[in-house]
Formats: sequence, C-alpha cells, structure tokens
Amino acid sequence: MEDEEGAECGKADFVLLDQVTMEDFMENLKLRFQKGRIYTYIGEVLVSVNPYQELPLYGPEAIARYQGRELYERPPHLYAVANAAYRAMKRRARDTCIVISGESGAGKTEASKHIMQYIAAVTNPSQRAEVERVKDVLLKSTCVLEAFGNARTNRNHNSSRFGKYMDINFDFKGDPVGGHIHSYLLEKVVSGPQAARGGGNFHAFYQVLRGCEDAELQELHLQRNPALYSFTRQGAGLSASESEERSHHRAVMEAMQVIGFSAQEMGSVRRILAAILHLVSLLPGWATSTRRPVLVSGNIEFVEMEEGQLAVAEEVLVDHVAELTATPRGQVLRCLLARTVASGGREVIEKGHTAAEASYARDACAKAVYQRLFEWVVNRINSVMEPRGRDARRDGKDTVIGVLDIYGFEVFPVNSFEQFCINYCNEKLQQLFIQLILKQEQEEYEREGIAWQSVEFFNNATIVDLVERPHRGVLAVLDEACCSAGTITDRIFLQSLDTHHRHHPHYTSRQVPPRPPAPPPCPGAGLHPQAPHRHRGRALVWPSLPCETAPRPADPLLPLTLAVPPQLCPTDKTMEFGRDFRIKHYAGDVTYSVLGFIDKNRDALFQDFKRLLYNSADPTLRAMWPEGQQDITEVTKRPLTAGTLFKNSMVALVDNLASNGGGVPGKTPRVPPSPQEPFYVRCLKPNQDKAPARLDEAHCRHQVAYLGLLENVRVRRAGFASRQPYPRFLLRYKMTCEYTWPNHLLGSDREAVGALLEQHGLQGDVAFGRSKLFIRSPRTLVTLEQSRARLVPIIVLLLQKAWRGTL
Ligand code: AOV
Ligand code: MG
Repeated sequence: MEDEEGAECGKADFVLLDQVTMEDFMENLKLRFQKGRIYTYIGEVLVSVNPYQELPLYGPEAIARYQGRELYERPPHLYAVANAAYRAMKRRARDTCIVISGESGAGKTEASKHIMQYIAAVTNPSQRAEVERVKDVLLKSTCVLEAFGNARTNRNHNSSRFGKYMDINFDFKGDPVGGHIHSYLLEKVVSGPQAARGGGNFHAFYQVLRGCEDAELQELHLQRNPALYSFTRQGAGLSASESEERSHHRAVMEAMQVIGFSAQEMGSVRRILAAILHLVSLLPGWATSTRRPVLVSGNIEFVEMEEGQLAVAEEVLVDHVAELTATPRGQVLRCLLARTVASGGREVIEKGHTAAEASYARDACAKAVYQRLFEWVVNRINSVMEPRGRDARRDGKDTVIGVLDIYGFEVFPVNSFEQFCINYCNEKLQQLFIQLILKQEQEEYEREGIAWQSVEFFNNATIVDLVERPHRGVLAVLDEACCSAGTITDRIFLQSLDTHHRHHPHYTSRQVPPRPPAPPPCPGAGLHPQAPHRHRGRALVWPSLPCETAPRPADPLLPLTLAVPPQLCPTDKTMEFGRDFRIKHYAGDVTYSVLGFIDKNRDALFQDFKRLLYNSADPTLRAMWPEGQQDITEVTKRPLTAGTLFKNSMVALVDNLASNGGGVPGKTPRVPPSPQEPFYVRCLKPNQDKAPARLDEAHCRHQVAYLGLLENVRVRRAGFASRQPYPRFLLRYKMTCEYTWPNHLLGSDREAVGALLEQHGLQGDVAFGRSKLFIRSPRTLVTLEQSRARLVPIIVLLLQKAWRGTL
C-alpha cells in the first residue's frame, strides 16, 4: 500500500513505526493528515481524522478500487474496512460488525454513511428489485433518522442525540435483503438547562417551520419564525440557513416517501411536531391584571386565579393542541390542569395540579410525545426493512453486518443526566475495545502457539463499575432516590452519592475532600492522565493538566502518561457546593450538575396523557400509546427508570458486540456459527473549531492517549509487528525468492516461507505459528517490501513482453 501512497505520506500502518512513542505517532498522523491521508491503520483497526472539508476520497471510482481487495492491498480507507467486514462475513458465513467510536464531532456518523454507501454500491450486481428496495431504504433511513434524532450542539452542528446500531441482513449471495435499526434515544426535547450544550433542538422542528408551504403552516397554526417557539427559539439564529433547511425538509420528505411512509402518516408526523411546539410555545401578553402569573418559562402558561384555581393562560393554544392531536379540547384542558388518581377499590378522583405540577406534566408530555414519535419512525423503518421470510435467518441462511454509530463523549459548560448517560456509554465501548483487542491478541498467540509479552493499559472497568454497580453505583443510588417515598431532592441524592463513593478514585464532589496529590505517575500504571492534586481555597479544582512534567518512559513498550492541555476540559471550573459531582472519565473530567437528575431518571408521565393520546382520532398517534387503554384502577408495576433502561440496553449491546459480533442487541441473540470480533473505526477530532485541514496537536494527543491507540499499536506488535497467513505471505513476496517463484515445490507453504526468509537472511526475526507467520520487527517487512518493489516493475515488463510474444 505504500507503493501507492509513496513514502512521503508516512506509514500507512502505525505498526510500522520504528518506535511507538507519542512523538512518532503524532508525527506520522500529522504528516498523513497534511497530505490528505486521513486514514491510517493499526493492524485491522482504522484510525480516521475528521478533515472538516470535502476530500476526493469517496464515490464510485474509489469504491471500485477497494472492491474485492484485501485490507492491505490499497491505502487505508473506510471502504477497505467495509469491504473486509463484508468479505469476512461472506467468506466465513458469520455475522460481523463495525464499531465506530470517538468523541462528539470526530466523524462517526459520516463514517457510518460511507460504510453504508460502500455496501450498497458493491452488492446486488443482478439488480434484483427487492434488494434494490432494501438498499434504498437503508440509505434513505439515515436522512430521516438524522432529522429526528440529531441536533446542533456547540461541538457538532449535526450531533447525534441518539445511538444507532444498524443491522444489515444478507442472503447467501451476499446481497442485502433486510435490516434492523436499534436506536438509543436519550435526550428528548431540548429545553431549559439543556440549552447549555449550545445550539438547538432536533432538526425536525426547524425543518417543519422553514420547509412547509404557507398553506401547510396555516393548517398547523404555525408561523415561520422559529424564534416564536420556546423549543426552537434557542437554535433559531444558529441553525442552517433558511434555504438549507428547506432543502433538508424536501430531502427528508422525499426519503420518507421512498421508505414507504404514507401521505397520511407524514401529515400526522407534521401535526405531532406542531402540537409539541404549541404545547410549549411562547405567546406574549397573556397575563392580565385579574390573574396572577405563576410561571414564566415560555410555554403554555398556567395562572392561578384569585380563588386559587388553576387556568391556562392562553386557551387558543389548547385549541391548537386538541385539533392537531385529534383529541377533545375539554380533555386536553383537563389533562393539563389535573390528574386522575385511583383512591382504592374502583374509585377514581380528580386531583387538581398546582402550577408547578401542571408545568412539569406539560413538559413531560411534550417530551414523551417526541420520544414516541421518534420510536415510531424507527419502528416504521424497521417494518419495511424486515427481511422477507425472516425465519430463513434461523436456518443460518443469511448473515448480518451491524454498524454501530453512537453519541460521542461530550463535555459542556453544564452537564446533566444526558451527558452522564452518553459518557457512560462511551466508557462501556472503550472497555469493550480494551477487552477485545487484548483478548483477540492473546487468543491468537495462544492458538498459534506463540509466547508473548503483555502490555500495560488503563482499564476503565473501575469507572464503569462506579456507574453501574448493583446497589451502590451512581445509577443504583439514583434509582433509590427516585423510588423513595417522601421528597428526595437532587441534593439529598448527591449526599447519598458522596456517602457511597467518597473513596472512589474517580469520583469527587464539593463535599468529598480531594484525595492527596497523586504520586508521580508510574509509567506502568496506565494512561489515565488526570488525578486531583490541587485544592484552591474552598474551591475544589481538578486539574486538567496534571502532568506536564510526567517523565516520558524510556522504554517504548511501556504506556505513556500524557499531559492534557487545560483548554480541553471546558468543565474545569469550580464545583458548586451541593450541586455538582465530578467523574474522572477515561476521556477527561466531567462535572455533572445533579439538578434534574431525579426527574429525568423517573421520567414520569401522568396516565391521563397516555389515555388522552390513545383515544386520539389520529390512528398514527393512537398507535404510539398502546398502554393508554389500561384502566386507571389497574395496578401497574413501577416502570423501570430511564437510567436503568439505558444501562440494560448498554449491557445488552456490549454483550452482543462482544459475543456475537452482530445481532439485534437486547433481543434474542441470533447466534452465528462462531463469534467474529468487531472491526473498529477510531475517529479523531482534529480541532475544537471545526476548522478544515487544521490539526491541533494537543487536542489530538489527548484523544490518542485516552483511546489507548498507542497501547493498541504496542499490543499489536508486542514482539510482533505483523502476522500473515502463510499463503497470503507467499502471494505477496514469492517473487523475491528463486525457490518460491512462480510456484514452490516444497512440502508446505510454511516450508516455502522458511526458505524465502532464509534466502533474505531474515529467519531470526520471525516466529512460525500454526497457520501464520509472525514477524517481529517492522524492518523485516520493510526489507521484504523494498525487495518486492524493486522486482515488481521488472516482472510486469517481463509479463507484458510474454503477452506480446516478444520474449
Ligand atoms: P460524530 O457523529 O462523530 O459526532 P459527524 O460524523 O457528525 O460527527 O461529523 C461532524 C462533521 O464533520 C460533519 O457534519 C462534517 O461536516 C464533518 N466530517 C466528518 N467526517 C468527514 C469526512 N470524512 N469528510 C468531510 N467532512 C467530514 V456526535 O454525533 O456529536 O458524537 O454525537
Ligand atoms: Mg454522530
């Protein structure tokens, strides 16, 4: 592959570096980035740097160059990984998956789209109509899901607010015959403190406002200006330009049509979005002198009348909501102002809300409606991608490639429950990476009968444990707070956390005194860069840059302890007493504000809303609320909290990736003949400003460190820079030896490889495994490559002459 790229583009595989130090790694990364080479391998792992500009790397011609090739035959590329996964699946008839990770804005979602495009382009040569349909749906679903599940943040203008694990089912011919999307939506509708993450709400809201025709807007009782609605006000000035938004809207509508959404369903979707906007919309001038305003948060407002009764400030909004949701106006109003409670036996009473309760219930309703809408869209897409004759799957006739694109690690000036879950999810995936990469290597050495030296690494299991441990972990403590009778406040929850975790090395809060300064970093202790070591007055400050002076280990095989520049941790601020706690994540420190944790985790919605929406005359909306048919007096089990549900889905996802390398997470595992490890794409964000072609070294070093990429290189070549099955090795280098060119007459490929290496005098640098050759030093590979490069032109010339008959 270096033949194609030229030596001036650096090493196409970090394993070929002369020394595995951060300096060498960064030098190679920078050099390649400057030359427009945004992809580099670590063995079979692809490291990708977001270029923040269009590069001529994609499209049909590029796809054709990778089609059917081995991973190493062409310069590193996403297409090569997609191709390798596809070939591995086909060749071995096994499920496989591609896990894409990296922080917010690193390019995961874009990478997943390129992978999909590659797979769509290389399959179905016979143009079977059903397969073409599935491919269309696969490609178009991305656009629809992004509209409903992505939003602008200050880290990424198209940030995924949901995780997506997309399965593609292939038949025995290797053509896609179906698919399934498993989604993890976390953030619901963004309002209030969520705004701290900068940017706006889900794209779908802006697209409706900017993209609908005037007449449509009138029907929805909407005005075009997003600044008029509290859900869209925030991103109004920031969102894409009006014309962009309009064209996005057109694209989404078109995609929905291709997927098979009916006109009636699309109308329902628009009306639901409009209803949400009205429910929480801003209408000025509602307060009159006879009414006392209670809440001024820019939503359907509630006022307490003189006699203490609650009323809605602007009843026209109730009319709109009722009309758009096809529900009776009187009932909408009742749901907004009161709730029904069972008072023992079959007795039911109505209990009026306080203004605060009413406001909470309204917000909860808006959020729940959006969440159901999103889930409905995903399910609808799944229903059209359901492989026909899905039972065939169980006979092992079709195989699956899963592509995981999830929300990246993120830190904002104020971080809440959503960031906590997102960062926990990233911890889980990092742990999986560590375990699999080590496991894979270890198993391979064992299988092949090769002795190897283990490499130290930071195991973030302790952080995962801090979050998910039964009875004590942050999520368990939160659940306990949510389930307690009586009023448990966020602050009491924080105190409880402090009690449980005051000694945990990755937890701190204002009440928990900092642990003593960390001793000088031990080179073998792992790569986590941060430890608390300053206490300034009353303010607890966790350093984001602890280790400028950290000695760099002399032995390149030992892990480095890395310095993290201060600007990388926007939360490096003083924690507020009784409000914040901080977790030292694998990717950096994050301060979480506990405000809202309990509410968001409890995620409660009054039954009345469920019944109201179930009774809607709109069949689409009604279908989203099946539990609305339940009788109020029926005893229901306490639903699982949002945190527990999230944890369960993450555990299922990671178990699935680890054991199956595919399958629908959380569902009955569809066991492949034998496990296949995931293919990995590790995305790096080059700078914080979304600037094209600019690689901020400090920022990248930080990511290289916390992603464990150096360890990855070391593990990959712990003693062995490369390994290749004997036949593949021979295929590539046989022309460099008289005993093997054009074909060898020795007993086995292994013997032939032995003879070849002996001729080059390289036999001392290798180990012979059962089926593979293990090469210790990259120099050996370089020598062989050079020898091959010298001979290739001569052989090509000879072959050409032979063909022309001039030899
Ligand atoms: P993310 O998925 O990793 O963030 P995206 O894939 O959305 O990040 O990428 C962010 C932006 O970077 C995109 O909108 C593009 O403008 C640009 N970009 C990414 N990859 C490429 C590429 N290969 N070529 C050109 N531009 C690119 V998040 O969803 O926030 O975790 O949660
Ligand atoms: Mg994304």
